[in-house]
Amino acid sequence: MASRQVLLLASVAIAVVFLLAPASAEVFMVGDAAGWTLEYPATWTDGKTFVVGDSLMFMYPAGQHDVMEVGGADFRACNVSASAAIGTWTSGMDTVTLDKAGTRWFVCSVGTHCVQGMKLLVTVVDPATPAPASPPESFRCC
Ligand SMILES: *[C@@H]1O[C@H](CO)[C@@H](O)[C@H](O)[C@H]1NC(C)=O
Ligand SMILES: [Cu+2]
Repeated sequence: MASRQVLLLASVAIAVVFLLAPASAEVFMVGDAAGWTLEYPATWTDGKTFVVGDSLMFMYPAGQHDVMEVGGADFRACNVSASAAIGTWTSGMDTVTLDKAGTRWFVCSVGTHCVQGMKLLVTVVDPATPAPASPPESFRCC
């Protein structure tokens, strides 16, 4: 009997430790095994949650591609001119930390790669400030 209670207490203690421990930052390999290439699928972000502190790892042959961070309008227009760049990475093994909540836009600035689909939009959420819950059905007006 006593040992069963000890076991129960122990599992509760372990559960509490796991709940209180900050979730470890995740590193996302952009494009998974294929990396950051012209075959980068627009669906790659589907089902993924990016949290403040996580990072993106862009892997590609240096010189063939790059990573350029731009604003939303330049992202939509695939404006890859140098003046549109908020940040640029060229090492071929680039880690970008998602250090704040909000949307960030990344493209490849080489040739027409952006137009061909080498573009990535990530929405970063801050778990400390969850999105406000939508009001119940009855409160929504016509
Ligand atoms: C590209 O972006 C820069 C900076 O946002 C802007 O000054 C420039 O006019 C844009 N070029 C085009 C063709 O949209
Ligand atoms: Cu490219």
